[in-house]
Amino acid sequence: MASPTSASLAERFRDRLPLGPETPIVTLGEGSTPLLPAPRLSARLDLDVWLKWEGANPTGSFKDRGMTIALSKAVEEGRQAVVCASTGNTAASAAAYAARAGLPALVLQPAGAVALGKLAQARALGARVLEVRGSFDQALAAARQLTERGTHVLVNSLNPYRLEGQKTAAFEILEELGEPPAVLALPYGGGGNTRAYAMGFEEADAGLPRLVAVESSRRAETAASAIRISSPAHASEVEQALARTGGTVVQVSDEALLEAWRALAQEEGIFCEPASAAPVAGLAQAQLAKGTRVVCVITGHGLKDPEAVERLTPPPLTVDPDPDAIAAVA
Ligand code: AN7
Repeated sequence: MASPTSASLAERFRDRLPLGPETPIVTLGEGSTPLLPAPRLSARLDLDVWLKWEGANPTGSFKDRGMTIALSKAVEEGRQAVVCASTGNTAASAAAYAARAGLPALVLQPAGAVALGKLAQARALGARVLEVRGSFDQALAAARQLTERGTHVLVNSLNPYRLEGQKTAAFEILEELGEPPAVLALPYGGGGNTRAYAMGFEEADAGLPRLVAVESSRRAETAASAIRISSPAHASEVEQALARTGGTVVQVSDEALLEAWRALAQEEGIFCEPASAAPVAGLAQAQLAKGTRVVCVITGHGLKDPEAVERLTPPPLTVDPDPDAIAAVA
């Protein structure tokens, strides 16, 4: 059999993951995402800004890093089905890796509150998608209760294998920069990813960046549906991780978040989903010294949320196929 050209995250970091020689690796080629300099943002903010582009993962979000490990362990342990509650990206990722593993996936989504692209992914990938009458927080509580019946394994970030996989993003940043950045900024929804980065940097033992976890000032109502989470499942561990790294939580308005979303797209060519712009929005408020090196984790792809584009950008004009008419409006 031909060997794969790109190493899975599990293979690359096997010695630092809870994998045995017999663990079957369920992979779609996740990880090894670009770390891109952001020259225009850097100039405007007077900082040295880098973007960890997690939208480049197989299902378009950082969730794939954890899902490869969660599904690999589920198969190893002989589990028969997986379940998650999700604002959309966990569901898309769980659906993809469950399909890859040959297991059924059940996803619980807050009704009417998941971006179109994510819903399309979960459906196309064959998950059983249930729209829960209620919030994400209520859907998560229901998923946890369901797993007590033993039929499904929970693949939300409360599953410890999820964080194990997600910590590898810190290893990649260290490989690329040769040292930790002064600051690592990321969106703060449930807080699993913040915990995972803290774990990764601590395990690598090469020094810690200050973690800046950026949340919406209107958690329950934000336009950034990915982080529309009222009570973060990992709140106390996030607080401890921030204390250990000298970091902080920053709150941003939807206006600031959407302005950062536009800047990432139009100044740097990175089309992310709205929630993923939170770290960039947070930089303005974090009061960092001139020239500070910051890595912003850009967690999800813009194609996930076409309705956001519809709301936030002017529609295209319609013209005749006539060069004069086109030149007149170009
Ligand atoms: C693009 O998919 O909670 O702080 O159910 O999709 O680790 O929760 C997604 C969260 C940031 C927040 N950026 O990360 C889900 C879900 C994007 C996200 C977050 C999410 P955490």
